[in-house]
Amino acid sequence: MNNCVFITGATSGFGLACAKLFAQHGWPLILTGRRLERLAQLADDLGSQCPVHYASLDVRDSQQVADLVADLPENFKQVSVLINNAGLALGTDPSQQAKLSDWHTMIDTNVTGLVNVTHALLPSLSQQPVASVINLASIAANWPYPGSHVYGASKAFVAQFSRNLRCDLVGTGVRVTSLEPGLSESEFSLVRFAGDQQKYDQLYGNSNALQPQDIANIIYWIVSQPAHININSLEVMPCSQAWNNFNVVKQSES
Ligand code: NDP
Ligand code: 8X3
Repeated sequence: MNNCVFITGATSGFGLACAKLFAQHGWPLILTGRRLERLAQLADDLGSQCPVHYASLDVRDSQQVADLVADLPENFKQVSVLINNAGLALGTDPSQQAKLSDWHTMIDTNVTGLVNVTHALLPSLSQQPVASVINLASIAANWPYPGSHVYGASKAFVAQFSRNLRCDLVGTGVRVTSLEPGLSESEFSLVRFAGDQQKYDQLYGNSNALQPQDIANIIYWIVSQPAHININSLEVMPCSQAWNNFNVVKQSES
């Protein structure tokens, strides 16, 4: 069996929507994430549409990542699509009030985790005549905003890492894309707001945010391009979102 899709963070949001969409098209799936019970349920739901292998994985643990890839069942060893999706933001407080542990978690997950998975799968990807790596960056990689600090910086790493990978992989069949979505409705903001449902509802209420299905459709489109086309980067926002004025703080008169 060839052409497996390896998805990190398949338990929710974009990763979950990708799993469902690629399953509809019959792609063999390797589904990973930390919440094993969700993966088991998903594998059960999708198993009639395509072959599914699932495993609990914390992308921050390089040994766990390497072992998982080395121990893939024989018929799931040929990975030709990697969706590097696992990631998170923690907090929206300004830097001077942010928790250092949150900064570390974001770097460990969004930077180190993505690098761990990429490194482990490049040998398999490079063997395929055509392969795709889709790295989930963010508009926060490109545009600063208050409270983005380490999150945005970690996504800027993802965007630049994607471009640098392209330089090394040119001439192989491996395409690399930095996908940079804006406001999207998923558990992402529940995680960011430490489970505060009210803040979540305020953010997404009447916002017409992007939906995970929208992102899955875009990822499927990128992967489906003819072999000679590489989508280097793709930034997407909902129509309801745009940039704002530069912030000017006036001195108080007195
Ligand atoms: P969700 O919170 O819905 O999904 C995040 C996924 O990442 C979950 O499946 C979670 O699985 C997984 N994950 C988190 N930490 C780890 C870890 N240490 N090891 C393995 N898996 C982990 O968010 P989205 O689907 O919205 O986000 C997916 C990606 O897209 C993220 O990288 C995010 O930064 C990015 N993004 C999101 C946007 C948005 O507005 N929603 C916009 C732009 C980019 P589990 O907890 O089971 O491990
Ligand atoms: C998530 C999008 O705008 O919350 O990456 O940073 S944003």
